[in-house]
Amino acid sequence: MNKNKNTDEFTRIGKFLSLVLRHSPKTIGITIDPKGGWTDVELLIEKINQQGKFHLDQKILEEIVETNGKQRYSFNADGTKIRANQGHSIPIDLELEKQTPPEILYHGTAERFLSSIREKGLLPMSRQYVHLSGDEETALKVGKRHGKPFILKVHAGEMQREGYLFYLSENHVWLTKHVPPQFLA
Ligand code: HQG
Repeated sequence: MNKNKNTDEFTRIGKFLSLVLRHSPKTIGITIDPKGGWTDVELLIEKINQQGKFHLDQKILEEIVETNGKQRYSFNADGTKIRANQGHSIPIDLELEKQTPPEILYHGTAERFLSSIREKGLLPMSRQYVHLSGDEETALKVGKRHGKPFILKVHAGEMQREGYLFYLSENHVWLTKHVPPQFLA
């Protein structure tokens, strides 16, 4: 397999992993441990292969996890379990410790959502958390996924001092439950 083919296949498998590990484990007939969000690696490989769309083995999975641009997935310490680092829509307790965010975080969205965001603030919508980033560049990329991008500044430091909780995923995405409109600029 040449390099490009490999990369395309890895991207496709990666997308499928996101679907299974974040949103719909039932697609391949597995469950995800609600505490930590972990899934057994051997079982995951077996079930994905059973589906017949992809051929996966331990080595390929390790390579996908390692080379994924956003470091979306990680293994547990002994490599027997895997999880998505963020982005879940199913109720998963990632068991993250609360963290002190930088004074300003960014959220990339689309212009068409702005009036609703100004009214209700940032909501997790279909996910468990609102996703924020430490840099504008990442926020711009996220916003572009939804249309004409717009970057919002979030006064995270102020929020935290008022008691709002922030978490940092293993792949450096900041997570919080809700950003009320008064903390947005
Ligand atoms: C918007 C990707 C109307 C919100 C990215 C966003 C990220 C509202 C959309 C991660 C709203 C939800 C998450 C309100 C928020 N009214 N619209 N009150 N509050 N919204 O995809 O943050 O590539 O669920 O602005 O990189 O775009 O999958 O969230 O536009 O880290 O690994 O509702 O997903 O990572 O969209 O993206 P999403 P997101 P991956």
